[in-house]
Amino acid sequence: HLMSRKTCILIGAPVDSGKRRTGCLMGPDSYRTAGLAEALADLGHRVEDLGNLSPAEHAPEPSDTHLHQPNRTIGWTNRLIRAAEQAMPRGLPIFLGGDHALALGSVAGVANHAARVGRPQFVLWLDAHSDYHTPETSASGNLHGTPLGYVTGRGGFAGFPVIKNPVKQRNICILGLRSVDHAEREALQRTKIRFHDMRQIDEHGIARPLQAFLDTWAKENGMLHVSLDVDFLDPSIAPAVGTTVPGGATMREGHLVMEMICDSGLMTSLDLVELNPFLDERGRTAQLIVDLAASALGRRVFDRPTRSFS
Ligand code: 5AB
Ligand code: MN
Ligand code: MN
Ligand code: MN
Repeated sequence: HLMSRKTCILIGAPVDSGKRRTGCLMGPDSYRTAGLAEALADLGHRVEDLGNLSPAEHAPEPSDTHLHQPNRTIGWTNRLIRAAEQAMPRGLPIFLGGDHALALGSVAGVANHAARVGRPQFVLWLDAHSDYHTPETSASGNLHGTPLGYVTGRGGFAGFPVIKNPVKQRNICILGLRSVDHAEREALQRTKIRFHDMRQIDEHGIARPLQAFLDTWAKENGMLHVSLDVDFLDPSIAPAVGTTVPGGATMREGHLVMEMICDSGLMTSLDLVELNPFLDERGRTAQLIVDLAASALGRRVFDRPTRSFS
């Protein structure tokens, strides 16, 4: 098939501190139950499962803050930076969330690795939300709304590990937006981050902005981290998420993104986040995310894209 054989390193990250509604801690085992390792092995990849991590030691939670469980999230961030740095030289880490607060650590860690090997880090963010808050701008106090703020080096993350290798704004592309808070919107519009809301995707298709992004990254020999938030997808096909927003990506848009990522050949790490199995219907959301991961890693109807149309 189209993709070279990889060592996929499954890293269970049952992070549940990034928001108040719990259940994402069951995510990693739900992906395992839906057959993630088997699906990747069927595609010819080597698969290693590191089991589930736990957060690094951290202080008790403060009471004088609007933030929800900041110290536990700091513990997770420290743990996941280390896990990402250790996995990257050996293979392609797949972070099994867990809520999106896990990406504070996964992305910071892979960016440290990219800097070490002298390649630029690119990030594709598939999400209904822009997750560009700082702890100060977040009205909810839920840190799963902050990972892009953190990894780009925005201020206000007191107590979190210092970002050594901020991801360049122009190396980030967000697809699927349909719920952006006022403070994020104001800040985002002043950045070089490429962001595409659902209206643009309706109008131009999802392939065009994605291909433009993949082209720059390929030209610059970048590393590519893909962060897939379940709420990128429409809730009618992916109900198992606490923050559903109607009007999301269709099943085919989801697969197309993953297939194009695979064709470009260079995805180097992946987050599967925000699955809340407590809200799922007979495992269908977990299954869909497993199928999307398989598309990103080479599953195809045919080996070659198509014959000519004529
Ligand atoms: B997710 C909201 N912007 O800050 C906030 O699911 C939602 O990781 C954040 O994208 C959603 O609480 C975070 C209203
Ligand atoms: Mn704890
Ligand atoms: Mn989201
Ligand atoms: Mn998110």
